[in-house]
Amino acid sequence: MKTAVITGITGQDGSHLADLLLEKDYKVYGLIRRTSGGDLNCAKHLVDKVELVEGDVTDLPSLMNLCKLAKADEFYNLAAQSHVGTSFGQPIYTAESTGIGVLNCLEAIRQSGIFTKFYQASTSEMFGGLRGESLCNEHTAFHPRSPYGIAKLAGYWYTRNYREAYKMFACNGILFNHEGERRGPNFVTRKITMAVAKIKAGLQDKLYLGNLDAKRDWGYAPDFVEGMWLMLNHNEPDDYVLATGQTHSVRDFCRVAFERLDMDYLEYVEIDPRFYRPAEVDVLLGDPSKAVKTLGWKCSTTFESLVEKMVDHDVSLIPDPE
Ligand code: F7E
Repeated sequence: MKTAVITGITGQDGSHLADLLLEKDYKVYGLIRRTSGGDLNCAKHLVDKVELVEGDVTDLPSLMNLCKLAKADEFYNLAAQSHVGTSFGQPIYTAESTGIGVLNCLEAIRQSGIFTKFYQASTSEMFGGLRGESLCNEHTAFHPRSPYGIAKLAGYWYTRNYREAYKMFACNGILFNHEGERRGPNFVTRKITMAVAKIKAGLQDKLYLGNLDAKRDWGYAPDFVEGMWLMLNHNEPDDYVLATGQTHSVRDFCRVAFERLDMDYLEYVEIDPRFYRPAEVDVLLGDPSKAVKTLGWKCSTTFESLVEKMVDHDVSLIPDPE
């Protein structure tokens, strides 16, 4: 039986990855922060299936403890302050959790003297958008546009450095946006699909959004956690882009989501400048050819079916009026 550690297990990706590893018969340890609310978020269904250990990626001793306890074959670092907009308001916390947190994980593995393969959740935000090129791949120059993107770029380089300096089996997955039924409600896709369901049910009147013209390469989260596992189970450590190769605007997302319930987004969506960011990433579009060719990775879900799955799920959460 293989053993894995997941930081960020209470989030969208961490919980999907835990489901995947449990299916593959792994023993899974999840790092959870001790918050006053004790909220397990997406990991509620995992309580009896995985071992939850208290700690934080900003706290090296707790990571050392976890490494010694789990002696894991694989360590997936998915913990971060992951909201780009929030990172402008909390840049130092973002640097500590999203950037230095990676260094703490790598040091904990190194200082524990165990052999653990390491996955770092890197992101398309490191590219900062398309600048002349038609698609971003593993060779595209980085130009992060937020404190989040900058912190993630530090994590990317720490991971490469530990691979080069200490010959660690350490991989960066450079993941473009990936969404789904477990997406947090303050990311634009879920914010839209939850609002669509509530508006249809008469529980909400309007949906207030920021930049409708931003374009993202949106895939389905469960496909992307499969890619993480494939990276650590390949014979050589390397860095890979995971993306769908298609881009759509926030406006497109709204149109398809409202149309799913026979509504016109133009009647409900209003602009609120509070949701604009001080610096925006205008267009993201990734080229996953290397992961497809080398790892056999593929994405199963089209943009339209992603939107429909999310809307249908949020409709199912609306309580019956009777
Ligand atoms: O924004 C625009 C916003 O917050 C998408 C994270 O998982 O993917 C995610 O980062 C776009 C942006 O995701 C609202 O300005 C308009 O252009 O859903 P988002 P993100 O910033 O792309 C990357 C790959 C990550 O690594 C991140 O961790 O939508 N937008 N109106 C809005 N965005 C939000 N959140 N709320 C709005 O009302």
